[in-house]
Amino acid sequence: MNVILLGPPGAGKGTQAQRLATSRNMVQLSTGDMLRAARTSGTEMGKRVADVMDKGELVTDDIVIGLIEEQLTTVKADGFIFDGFPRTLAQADALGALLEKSGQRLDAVVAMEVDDEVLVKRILNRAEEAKAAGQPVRADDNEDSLKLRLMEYYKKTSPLIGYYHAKGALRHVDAMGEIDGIAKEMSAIVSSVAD
Ligand code: B4P
Repeated sequence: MNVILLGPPGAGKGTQAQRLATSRNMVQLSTGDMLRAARTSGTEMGKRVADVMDKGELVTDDIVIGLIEEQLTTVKADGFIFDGFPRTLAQADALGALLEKSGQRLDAVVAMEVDDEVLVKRILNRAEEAKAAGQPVRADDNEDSLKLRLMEYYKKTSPLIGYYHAKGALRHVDAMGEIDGIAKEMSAIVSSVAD
């Protein structure tokens, strides 16, 4: 079972992917987490992507496709939840080819829908909460980077909605409400494609 979570920054892809992974025994593949881990451990690639991420731009396709390819060839799992990947048409084509090569298919793409004002509130709230708890604030969780992240989403990622709709894989979820309610809806979608 392979499921993609698609949505703007702050839509809750990471939040819901984590829940689904736990309840469904699937593996969450978050390119955002992989890139942040590369930065923290100070790899050459991590150093190269740091500025791009802090500004709120997308990292180049070859880097993120390489990260996903490595996971798909090394991790054994009943299913994957792609969290934040693909984010461009080139990434979507690459994922299709990688799944086909390994004899797997894509079961569902869940488009998480949230209004821009709510996205901004959530992200700035995450920054405030981290600050209050004395934890590090994500370098891209500020108003300037967020503007660019949203622009990148509408320009480069939102065309994937039409791309996957044409393939008959697209499902929509209203992701404006409470985390638990959204999790139930997502779980129902995964159950419906598993049958
Ligand atoms: P990501 O790590 O994917 O970050 P995101 O899109 O901002 O987060 P997400 O939607 O997962 O929101 P979350 O659950 O955290 O990407 C970061 C950067 O990495 C990108 O800008 C880019 O530079 C790079 N990158 C990653 N993948 C890439 C790719 N494929 N190609 C190129 N570049 C790539 O939720 C946000 C906040 O909202 C949290 O505080 C959460 O608690 C809260 N929240 C979630 N759901 C909620 C709800 N229902 N109600 C209230 N609050 C909620």
